[in-house]
Amino acid sequence: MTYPFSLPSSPSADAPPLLRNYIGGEFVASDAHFENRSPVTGDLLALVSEAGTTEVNQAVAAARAALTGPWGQFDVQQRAALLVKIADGIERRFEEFVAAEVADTGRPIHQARTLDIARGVANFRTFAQLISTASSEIFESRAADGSDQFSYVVRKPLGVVGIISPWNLPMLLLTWKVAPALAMGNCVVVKPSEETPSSATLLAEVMHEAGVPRGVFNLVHGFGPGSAGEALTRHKDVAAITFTGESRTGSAIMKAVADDVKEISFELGGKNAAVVFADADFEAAVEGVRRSSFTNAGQVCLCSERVYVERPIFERFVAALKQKTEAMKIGFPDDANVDMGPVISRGHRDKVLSYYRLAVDEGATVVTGGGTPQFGDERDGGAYVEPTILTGLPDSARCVTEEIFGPVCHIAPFDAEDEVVRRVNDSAYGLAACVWTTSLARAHRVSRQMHTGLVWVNTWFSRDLRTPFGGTKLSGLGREGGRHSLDFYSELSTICIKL
Ligand code: NAD
Ligand code: 6OD
Repeated sequence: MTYPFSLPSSPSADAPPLLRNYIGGEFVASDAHFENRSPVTGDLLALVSEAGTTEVNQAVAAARAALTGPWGQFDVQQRAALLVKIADGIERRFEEFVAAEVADTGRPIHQARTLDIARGVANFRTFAQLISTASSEIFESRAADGSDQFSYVVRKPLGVVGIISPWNLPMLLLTWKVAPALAMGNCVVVKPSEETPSSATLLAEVMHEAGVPRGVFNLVHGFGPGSAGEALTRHKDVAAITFTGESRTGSAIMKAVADDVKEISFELGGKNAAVVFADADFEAAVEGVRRSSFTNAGQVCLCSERVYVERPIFERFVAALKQKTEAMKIGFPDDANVDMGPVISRGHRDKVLSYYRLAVDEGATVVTGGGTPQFGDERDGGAYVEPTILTGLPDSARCVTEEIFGPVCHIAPFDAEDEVVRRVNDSAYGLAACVWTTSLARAHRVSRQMHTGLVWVNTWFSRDLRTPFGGTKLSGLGREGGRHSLDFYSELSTICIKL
């Protein structure tokens, strides 16, 4: 597999490209580098400059300086116009972004087009529109001395915002935070996952082309502990950290920012449930659960790894989902008919496979899957696993309580509404749930009782970007989306005027 785009730093046509950091408006290499490998074949795609404390310090200093430069004078309309220019820039290089995302992740190319990169564009357009129409709060009141006063709220940027993102939806999740952070006038230092450095590097090129002032957007590549991630979270001049990733990483970051009491926003892991009632549209529910369990090889934080099906339709549901799952085409991401690519890396594949083995040890019935597909070609060097359906485990089994983050679901029967609500809520996580039913009253009643930040009824991962997004319990802290993002990425300041 060849690398999909040629960056200016490639020393020669046959050498691997070097993906560099972007600091203060310049692409800069560092002394250390790491490898970026294809999850499809295991081949080397690129070398990536690893930022350490020195580069992170430079990036934060550049961001800090930019806050008081021309960027600090941009009004709302100028910032909105710049976000639209960035969205246009991504659209102009749309297929390069698609190729970069597919190369790093191995996801089906149609998914990269319709979900990942399309959402990258939408994130910038949405927040451009939101700031253009945002209003402020104003309160009229009477002071103790009888004079009239009015109080109003202004929004100021937080300052330098550190953005740390995961590998599962690289462009979507990074831009979901970059767009509102810039919209509110902040400067950012972003650290994408070490597994997926490419679309973020292209984004830096687009920022450059769009004329984003130097230092407003900075990119540092690297790992978490002892590398760019930790250096960013511990930097004194970083006002806020917004993070998407594993719950235990969120916990480590929380400790790292505690001394400086930085603002934080966390979107973390999940062990999401789908509940299928006997009155559901059966075909829609089976296809919906197939999508919610296996999209992106199960590597969406919102994926359903626990499925509860009302007993009268349990056997029929398991058989129908098995049939649909076995019909899925697993293969090369650039095949237009492919349904599922590899997981992100061989390391992650081994983790997922260890859960498949654990499920058997815990007494599961493997309805389908449970291993790795064999292709007899270069894909055998990649990170493929079979989509897997399990039944027969108790709710307390590790495979039913721990996030696996692969293409796997466990299906269990239930008998009563209050019973299934209790079982769904009996989880350390609280990100999302799906309810499949044709009863409007039940849909509302059950959804209202879910201890999750999101509930979808008769659908999954359908998003209105103005709504709050986030999780409860181990699944996160705070909400982003719409005005909730505008609130997080700004410091609210109240001014009271005596009239
Ligand atoms: P991860 O926590 O391992 O890594 C995420 C990012 O954090 C990476 O950029 C990594 O380099 C960095 N990092 C790791 N340790 C760090 C540290 N100590 N300090 C600073 N940075 C550090 O997560 P991942 O494996 O990349 O992503 C998968 C996880 O993300 C899953 O648990 C998934 O559920 C979760 N996720 C949640 C949401 C959500 O919206 N709730 C969305 C996507 C993914
Ligand atoms: O749609 C979003 O805005 C969002 N943050 C999705 C997260 C998906 C998790 O993998």
